[in-house]
Amino acid sequence: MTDALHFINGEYTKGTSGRTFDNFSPVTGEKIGVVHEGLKPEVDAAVAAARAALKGPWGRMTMAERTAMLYAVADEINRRFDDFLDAEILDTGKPRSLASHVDIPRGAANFKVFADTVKNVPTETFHLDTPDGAGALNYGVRKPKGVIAVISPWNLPLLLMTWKVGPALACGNTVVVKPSEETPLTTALLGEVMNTVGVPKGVFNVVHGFGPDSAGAFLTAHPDVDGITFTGETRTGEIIVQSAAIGLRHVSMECGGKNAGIVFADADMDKAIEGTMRSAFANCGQVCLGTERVYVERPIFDDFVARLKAQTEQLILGKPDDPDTSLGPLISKEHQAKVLSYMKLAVEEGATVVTGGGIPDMPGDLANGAWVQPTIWTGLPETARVIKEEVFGPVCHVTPFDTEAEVIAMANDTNYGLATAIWTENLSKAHRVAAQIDVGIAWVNSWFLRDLRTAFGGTKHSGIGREGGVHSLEFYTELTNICVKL
Ligand code: NAD
Ligand code: 6OD
Repeated sequence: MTDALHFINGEYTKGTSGRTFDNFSPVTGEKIGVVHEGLKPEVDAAVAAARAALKGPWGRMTMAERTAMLYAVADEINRRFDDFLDAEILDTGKPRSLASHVDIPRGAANFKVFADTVKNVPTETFHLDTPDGAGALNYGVRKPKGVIAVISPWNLPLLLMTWKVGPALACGNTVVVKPSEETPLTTALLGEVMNTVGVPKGVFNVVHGFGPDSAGAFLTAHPDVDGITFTGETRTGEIIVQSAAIGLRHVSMECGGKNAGIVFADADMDKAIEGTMRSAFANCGQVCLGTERVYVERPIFDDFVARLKAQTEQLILGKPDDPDTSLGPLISKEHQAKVLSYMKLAVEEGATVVTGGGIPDMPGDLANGAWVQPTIWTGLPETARVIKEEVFGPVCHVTPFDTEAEVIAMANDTNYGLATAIWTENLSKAHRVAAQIDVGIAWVNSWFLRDLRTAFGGTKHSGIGREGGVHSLEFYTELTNICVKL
């Protein structure tokens, strides 16, 4: 059994609420531990610790000392790589091969990259002419924003939490993290790392719990929180933005997606199939950037669907530690029920099920896990709910198109605006189309290729703001302009 405790002011604690909830394995459905639920007293204690730490040794550190400490955090995560890997796999059930290549290395890298960013990104300087001819010099100074609330999701728990905590700490802030109730373990474990490398008490705090009437809502409503950075569903983001409006607290919102893949007839077919397989099914389809709508130019449509189906039917669902496993389960039985409801809806809306569409037969102790079959549909009208709403599972619908203008219109006909993946060997077309899709990130002949110096975020219902590189500094610091009359 692995229990999750809060981490407040450098100490692990059960808190005072006396409330716990069970953590279940998505692989087998069995209980793997309990999670201590934080309510207002735990959140108050964590925010007070974070506030106090701003004035302690952390606040007095030089940038060189602070960034060296973040390098040490990354090195310690890597030294304890297997502990983080085991914890992430226990919570999520994702294949070890995936978590060891994506989740844990990125969890560590997020600290180093943003330590480098704060050291290397300059602020602006302007010389202003004045009537007396002497002029004035303006220059910007960045200061930490203060106490940052980090609300994170379950799909890439360590990666997406450190994507916020890394830059927040690099900029000199302190944080209170509320990880997803589904995946508390790697966030809790990070407390040990912070203590090992000597990060001062109160700089990194963790309170577990749910959203409404629980740690999430108490944290985002807390008046002593200066900024809220959130990753999760759009409707949760809407609630948090309302909470942040009181006291005009700053928000960074990374929310849902309904991303289009666009495959032109001149694409390298092998690359387009391989990329679409990853973008539709990696992490069992639980990636916000994943492709749930695939548009394929009509001359290659039948061939593309046949090849995608053949490869999908080669995917192996299985235990995280089995080296042959390509796909794990969904995060929970609750999420399984949601994905299955979309599989039913797709049929009701008139879809042709090319492959999948239900629960697979899983042997032995896997029978009670949150498994679903990777699924491909065709034949739905663009107005179908399955084409409009985010499913967040291993599913995609494939639609034929005839012209560039038509596919751009279809790709943009969504409330979301997170990502797209365009497959073509025609360079001009690639640039032309990429610039016309209303998204935060447009990949050409790739997917989830990340350069952490670049802007990341979404348009429309996919979010507010951008993080990554200098954009993270924009959110995690306050910029003061100093104007010196010469
Ligand atoms: P979710 O919105 O259900 O939960 C996210 C976090 O918010 C959890 O920690 C949850 O406890 C907390 N929360 C819920 N209600 C709250 C409230 N009222 N107040 C404060 N906190 C609250 O999302 P999820 O199911 O964990 O994650 C899946 C969703 O996240 C998908 O929609 C996916 O697209 C999105 N996502 C987006 C990105 C991105 O970068 N844009 C990345 C990953 C996931
Ligand atoms: O790679 C990242 O930095 C990032 N934020 C990825 C988001 C993935 C969504 O599930």
